Amino acid sequence: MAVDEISAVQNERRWALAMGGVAAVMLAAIVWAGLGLHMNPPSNIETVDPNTLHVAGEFAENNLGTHVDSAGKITTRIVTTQFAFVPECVVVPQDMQVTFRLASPDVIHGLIVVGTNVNTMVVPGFVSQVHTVFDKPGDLLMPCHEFCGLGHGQMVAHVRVVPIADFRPDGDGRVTCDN
Ligand SMILES: [Cu+2]
Repeated sequence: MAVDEISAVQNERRWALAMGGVAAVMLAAIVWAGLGLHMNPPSNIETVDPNTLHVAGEFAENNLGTHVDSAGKITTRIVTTQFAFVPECVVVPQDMQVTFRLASPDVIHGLIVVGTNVNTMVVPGFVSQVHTVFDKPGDLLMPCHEFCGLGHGQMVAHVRVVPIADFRPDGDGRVTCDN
């Protein structure tokens, strides 16, 4: 091989190594975010009819918000719609597993609970589900992060994280921002 060819091969090898290193760092970052930080793409596939979800069933208005079932499982149900979250404020207890279940009757919305790992899109026709534990009390902002129309900028809700002692379900197991 001519000298030029040899240095070209060495160059190729060096770049291949560098690119392999970049790919390894990206893979390590994904594994670390998934296993260490619990940041995973939502994998729950469950369908719901966007035309009727508000009429009856799980996402009817009187079933929204936070509910504790007889087994103690805490579920917060929210409908994301142009241009509001229903309800606009939900209460959750600190240091306990909470399951968010969300559905949209109109267009794609998304939400993030600021400072937590709660971050999902809400696609009409599907139920979005997120499990999380809030580790400190406070009033957290939950804006829509998927441009959904002209009112998108006003679409924001609050997640009120309260110490367990202040988390008092009523007789039906419901907890709202009003009580
Ligand atoms: Cu929106």
